[in-house]
Amino acid sequence: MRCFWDERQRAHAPTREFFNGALHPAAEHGGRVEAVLAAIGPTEAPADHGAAPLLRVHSAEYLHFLQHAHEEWRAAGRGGDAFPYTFPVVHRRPLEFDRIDAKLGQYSYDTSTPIGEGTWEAVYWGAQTALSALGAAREDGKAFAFCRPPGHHAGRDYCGGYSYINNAAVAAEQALADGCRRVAILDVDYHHGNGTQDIFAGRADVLFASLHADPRTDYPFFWGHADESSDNILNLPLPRGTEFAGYDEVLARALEWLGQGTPELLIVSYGADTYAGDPISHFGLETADYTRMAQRIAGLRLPTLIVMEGGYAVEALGDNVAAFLAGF
Ligand code: SP5
Ligand code: ZN
Repeated sequence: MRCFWDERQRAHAPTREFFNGALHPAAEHGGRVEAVLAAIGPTEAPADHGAAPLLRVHSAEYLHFLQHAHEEWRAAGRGGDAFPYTFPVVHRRPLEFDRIDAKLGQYSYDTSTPIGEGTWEAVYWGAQTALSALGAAREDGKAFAFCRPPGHHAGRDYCGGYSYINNAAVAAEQALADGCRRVAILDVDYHHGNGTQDIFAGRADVLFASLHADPRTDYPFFWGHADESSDNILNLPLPRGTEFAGYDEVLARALEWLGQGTPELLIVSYGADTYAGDPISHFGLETADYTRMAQRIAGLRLPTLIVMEGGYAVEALGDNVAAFLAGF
C-alpha cells in the first residue's frame, strides 16, 4: 500500500499536557513518528494543494489563529508551548480579541492541545499528506496517510484532543469537491471523533460511524453518546475492557450501516489507542486483532483512505499500524 508522510510534521513537538491537576509528559510526542516509519517502510511526500482544501472545513479566522498563535504568545513574553486557561462554556460569539489568552480559549476546548512554534507547519503538511493519500486511494483503491498530530477532535473552529486540523474531514470534503457523491467515515480511534461529527452533522453526503470508549467514563465526555446518532451519524460507545470479540460484532453493525448508505469512498480514522497496552486508554485489543479489523473493513469493497489518529503505546505502535495495513 502507498504510504504518505511529510517530514515537516516533526515540527510539532509538544513536551507537556495538562490534566488531572498537573502537567504530564505529552502522550502525542515525536517518538510516535520513528515507531510508525520504521514499521511501514518507504513513504512518499505529499504535493502542496494549498490552503483552499483546509478552508472547506475550517474557518479562515481559526486557521489564521493557528498560524499566528505561537508568535503572539512569544510577543506576550511567554516561553514554551501556548496553553489556554479560560473557555467560553456558555456560548461563543464572534468577539474579536487582541489578547492571546482570550484567543486560545476561544479556539480550543481542552488543556491537552498546546500550540508550539512548529505546530502550524506540521498540521499544514499533515493535511497535505491526507490530500495526496486521497489521490492515491482513488487511483489504487487504498492508501495510508501518516498524519501526525492527529485530527479527529478538531472542529470547524477549534482544536482539542491533540488535534488541530481535521485531516479526515479535509480529505472527505476534497473527495466531494472532486465529484464523489457520498463519503463514509469510519472512526475506530479509542476516543470519539467529536470534531468530525460536529463538522458533518446534518449532512446527506457524509456518513459518520464511530466506535469508541463510552464518553460517560472517557474523554471527550461531552460528545459520542449513543443518543447523538441521527440520519448520518452513528455513535457506538463501548465499555472499558472491551476486547476484540465484542468489538468485532459492533464493527460489523457499523459497516452494515455505512454500506446501506451507498458511499463511493471510505475514510478510516485509525487510532491504535484501542490496544491493550495503550497508556491512556482501556480497551483490550491485541496486535493481531488489527489485521482482522482491517479485513472486516475491507469487506465493504470501497476505495479506502486510512488516516492516522491516536495510539500512544510507542513500543507497539509500529507493529499495530503495520498489522492494520496488512489486513487491506
Ligand atoms: C487523537 C486522540 O487520541 N486524542 C486523545 C486525547 C486524550 N486526551 C486526554 C488526556 C487525559 C488522559 N487521562 C489519562 C489518565 C491516565 N492514567
Ligand atoms: Zn484517541
